[in-house]
Amino acid sequence: MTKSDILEQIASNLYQGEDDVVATLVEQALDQGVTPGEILNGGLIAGMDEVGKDFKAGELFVPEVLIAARAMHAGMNVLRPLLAESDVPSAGKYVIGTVQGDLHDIGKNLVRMMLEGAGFETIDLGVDVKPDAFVAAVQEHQPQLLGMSALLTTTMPGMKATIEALQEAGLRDRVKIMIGGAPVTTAFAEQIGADAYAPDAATAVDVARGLVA
Ligand code: B1M
Repeated sequence: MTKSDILEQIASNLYQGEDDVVATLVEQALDQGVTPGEILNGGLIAGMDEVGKDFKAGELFVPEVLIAARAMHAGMNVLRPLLAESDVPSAGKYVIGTVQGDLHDIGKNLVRMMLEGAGFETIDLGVDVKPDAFVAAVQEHQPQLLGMSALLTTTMPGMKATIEALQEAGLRDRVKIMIGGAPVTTAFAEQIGADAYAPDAATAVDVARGLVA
């Protein structure tokens, strides 16, 4: 197979959620001398971009995206140690979590997986994340981006509290803040001083790319 054939195969098998095939193809590509960066960008990220586009267009649904994300992880498991050794730049560091009092994480995980698929290095703080824990993570990891998810109207104020805690810690200007979740809106993002709102996981990737550009 030529280099472009094998990259295309990786992207289309990722789209189909064929995790074992993706892992095997990534190994095969490496054996053929395709670089980890080429496999990441031309195979895995290219496939995940298609998934994102079709998800946004309503042609794919949450289960299909999760299955594609699993295939992306299978490919990343092969590539990760090699990428760490090579000079492939990360798209950016992204700390993400669901805010205090909120246990919903399906959407947040989808956003994280899509960001990983787009080449971001993600640090997932999980659910029920207190403002102080977001602040500590920004201090520790120095990300370019911080993402907060909320699914309950009662936990949305946790986003504002986190932004205020970052301000108090003198860290607000060091990080771009993106928020999302079913009850969240652009107006709410503006009201609490977040930098951006994303309505879905595919848009979150576009927004994240825009914020670090
Ligand atoms: Co809960 N729940 N739930 N729940 N739950 C909702 C959210 C609710 C709308 C159901 C309803 O009443 N119709 C309602 C909220 C009402 C409100 O506040 N307006 C509700 C409630 C009330 C509750 C409890 C209080 C119920 C109770 O105990 N009485 C309780 C609260 C627990 C807590 O958090 N403290 C509760 C519990 C649960 C379960 C544990 C059973 C379970 C969560 C399991 C889990 O996440 N691991 C659950 C579920 C599954 C839901 C529904 C059914 C589905 C949520 C979901 O996963 N959607 C939900 C009803 C519904 O939405 N139809 C509901 C799929 C997911 C892919 O979408 O999360 O919106 P979503 O994410 C999208 C976008 O929003 C966006 O991208 C994602 C992908 O496109 N997005 C971001 C999300 N985060 C983002 C971050 C970004 C950018 C985009 O940047 C950082």
